[in-house]
Amino acid sequence: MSNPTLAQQRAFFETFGFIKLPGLLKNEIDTIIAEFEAVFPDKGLKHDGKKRTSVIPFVDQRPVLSALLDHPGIVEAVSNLIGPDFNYVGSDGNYYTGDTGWHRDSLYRNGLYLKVAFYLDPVGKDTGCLRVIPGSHTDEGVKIWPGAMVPDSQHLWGRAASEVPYYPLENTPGDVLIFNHRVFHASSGGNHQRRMFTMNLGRRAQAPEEIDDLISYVSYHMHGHKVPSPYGKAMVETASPARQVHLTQVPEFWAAGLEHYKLRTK
Ligand SMILES: O=C(O)CCC(=O)C(=O)O
Repeated sequence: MSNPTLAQQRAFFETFGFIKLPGLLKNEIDTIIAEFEAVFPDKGLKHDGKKRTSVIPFVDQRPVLSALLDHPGIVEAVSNLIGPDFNYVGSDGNYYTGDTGWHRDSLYRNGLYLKVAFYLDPVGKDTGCLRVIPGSHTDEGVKIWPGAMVPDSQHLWGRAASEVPYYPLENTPGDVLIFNHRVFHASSGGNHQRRMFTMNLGRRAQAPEEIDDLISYVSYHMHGHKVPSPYGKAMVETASPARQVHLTQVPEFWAAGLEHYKLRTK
């Protein structure tokens, strides 16, 4: 992808389910890494390399990280894919340990959700970069390989998870990846302190079916993670009017999401 136009970027995303924005944050990546590192001790967490350490929500913990929601390059790319009034629907920050199995992040039919991912270490195809299966987000892809979690590649195709064909999103810190939640993704060969964080964003819900999906999203991905309020203090207190556009629908459907959560977990 050499200097694609916005229309080409959107067509690529719609066809394959992901885009990469090389070097978008290269000028600010040192500050971002320092901010990332500061969150974990603030939360009393120390990664021991034995299992994943994560903080949810993540960018909400620091004004500088919250401001990624205002970054002109990110706003332009995301607005191009899902409209300028997109919703911010949570984030996570992680030290990963080892491999991540094949999964989708969510599988809504009406709502359109994507993840913006920031890998903070150089990662290659066998050293923990994100592996994606192009096209697996489409309705056809979902029909061929259904389900959101832990698909059994051995049963389906007689192949181990590591032998499933994929496209490697190799990464230099400062690159930004965006992928549709419905795309199957995994990673393999990473070390025991692979640093990455993400922001989840969704198309503004308008039709009743999209609102149902948003309520379900808030139920599973926010109340399900015991997130205490729609957004963190830093995110809300530093929000410009432009950012506030992305922060309205989750509070609006927060209570409905909680009801949904209570019904499905009682
Ligand atoms: O980098 C990884 O190991 C996996 C990341 C991932 O699955 C995700 O953010 O949804």
